[in-house]
Amino acid sequence: MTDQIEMAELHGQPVIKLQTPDGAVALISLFGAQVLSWTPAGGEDRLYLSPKAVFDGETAIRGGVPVCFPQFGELGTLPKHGFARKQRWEVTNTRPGKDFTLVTLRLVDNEETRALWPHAFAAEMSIAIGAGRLDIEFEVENTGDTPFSFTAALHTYLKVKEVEAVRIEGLRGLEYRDCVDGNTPKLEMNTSVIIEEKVDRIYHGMPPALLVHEDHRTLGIHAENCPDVVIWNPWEHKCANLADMPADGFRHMLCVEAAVVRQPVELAAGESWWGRQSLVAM
Ligand code: TA6
Repeated sequence: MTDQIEMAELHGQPVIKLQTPDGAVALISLFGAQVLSWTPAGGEDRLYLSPKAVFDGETAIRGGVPVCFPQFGELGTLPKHGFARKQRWEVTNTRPGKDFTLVTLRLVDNEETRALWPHAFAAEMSIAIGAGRLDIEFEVENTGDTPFSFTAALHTYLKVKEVEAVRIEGLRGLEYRDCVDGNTPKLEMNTSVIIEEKVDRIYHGMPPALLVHEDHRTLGIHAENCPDVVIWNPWEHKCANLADMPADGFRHMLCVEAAVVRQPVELAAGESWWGRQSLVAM
């Protein structure tokens, strides 16, 4: 490990801390390969981590960037959002650069994953910070000799000052599935999407860039190879039913998730797939 990359603990769980020479910092939990916090140089943390998140090495951590794999949500027979967020990943590579710092974590099938999903795979999360950006690349390889398919998401909890003041730009013209209205297909007509109630939508067709505006700052979101984007805020009632969220937590978070949901990824033996999400602080 170096000055830019060190092992640390957060609430008793192992995390890897990345820093860049210009002062950006990120914390990544080995449990779930989950980015828990990202503070661009000279800025504030841009990710929401619930103050009531559970760090017991078994429960999914509420906040940051959980990875949903090999199933998004309840669209299949696996536990919700699959198992990757509840597995311990191994650090396989670290790279401190002059203006970036990178770590790669790896998860391969094991007894527990095979009991749920009988496939041989190798998954890698590469997380890099620097120049006002957080880049997360997720790669999956079929290491077995039979094909499999999966859905996935980088379930990013953005930290916002006041969710009702947020404007999301870039979704206009996209079809979406409205999960709070019986999964009805709809068309986004608004140039700026605002959040004033429970929202759970799967938009089809990730735009080249999404902008999340707040009064005092903007975040750009760019995804590659992730054809869907999920927007989620539980709002007051659902939030009250989440034991690991404070009652007013919904006001300070907004999930914008690069995802592959409508059309599952099909991988033949030996094939691999990757998807990437970049957040750019502005
Ligand atoms: O991505 C949105 C979603 O699928 C919602 O339906 C919501 O339940 C959320 O994920 C959180 O899921 P979790 O299992 O982490 O409570």
